[in-house]
Amino acid sequence: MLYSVKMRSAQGGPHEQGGRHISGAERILSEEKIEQAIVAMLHRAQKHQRGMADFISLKVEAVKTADIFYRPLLPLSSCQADSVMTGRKAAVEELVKAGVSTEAAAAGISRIINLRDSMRGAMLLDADTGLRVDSLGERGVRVSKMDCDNSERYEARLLEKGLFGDHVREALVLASKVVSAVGVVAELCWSDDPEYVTGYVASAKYGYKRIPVLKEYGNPIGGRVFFVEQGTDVQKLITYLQDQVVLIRPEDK
Ligand code: WAQ
Ligand code: MG
Repeated sequence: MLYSVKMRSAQGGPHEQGGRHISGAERILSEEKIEQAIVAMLHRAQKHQRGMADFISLKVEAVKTADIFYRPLLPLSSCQADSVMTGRKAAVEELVKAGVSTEAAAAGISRIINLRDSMRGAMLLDADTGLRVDSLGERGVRVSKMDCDNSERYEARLLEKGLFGDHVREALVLASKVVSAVGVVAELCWSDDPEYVTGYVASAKYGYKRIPVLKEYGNPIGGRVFFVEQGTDVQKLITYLQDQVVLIRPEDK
């Protein structure tokens, strides 16, 4: 039996009462790994770069094997960029390559830059017009119920590329789920952790493109934008992103 384990933490009360989002995490694990994961999540929430949480929610739910979707791990590669400006330029180029309009790509970047504070979830934007298509306001769409299929194998794959740590580990799984959704053209992301400036653009066509710098060091604003094809059933998409259990599998070499 597998379990979905989720954590979200906030400062100034629960998210739904206006608390400021501090951190979150989602895993799918077998029973014997739950305890360790919960302790790790708790520690993360308690001492986070973004500040001290005074609300921490941990949720454990059984997952029915029949409900699991398996999706491929996106191939990973990196862009060149040595400044915020060149990084954002690279992001626009990658988004346009993936099928997002220049206007929408620019809108995605400025939407993240102009956030008053980081959101818990992502904004869904129309890939042509750049207009927001979800109505979830400052909460956004929180992608959940995903993990890699085999942690040891996954981490070994990342290590082969010289990559390790929670940020990339979680982001690559999340992006692999997001771009597997019907209607998603591409994703843009950078972290809200002040010390983590690397971000990415992901698409089913071109995979996960790391961009070394997308914001200034010390900046606590980050975010995610999912660019959505026109005519997409947005409610169905949100349900897939939030509720569909997805395990990500590296493709055999
Ligand atoms: N679903 C939707 N949006 C989310 C989720 C989620 N599960 N988790 C985070 N976000 C949004 C939310 O607005 C956060 O403020 C923002 O994304 C950034 O989240 O080296 O660490 O967890 O290749 O801070 C990317 C680069 C790291 C990794 C991204 O994001 C690499 C990162 P963070
Ligand atoms: Mg963060």
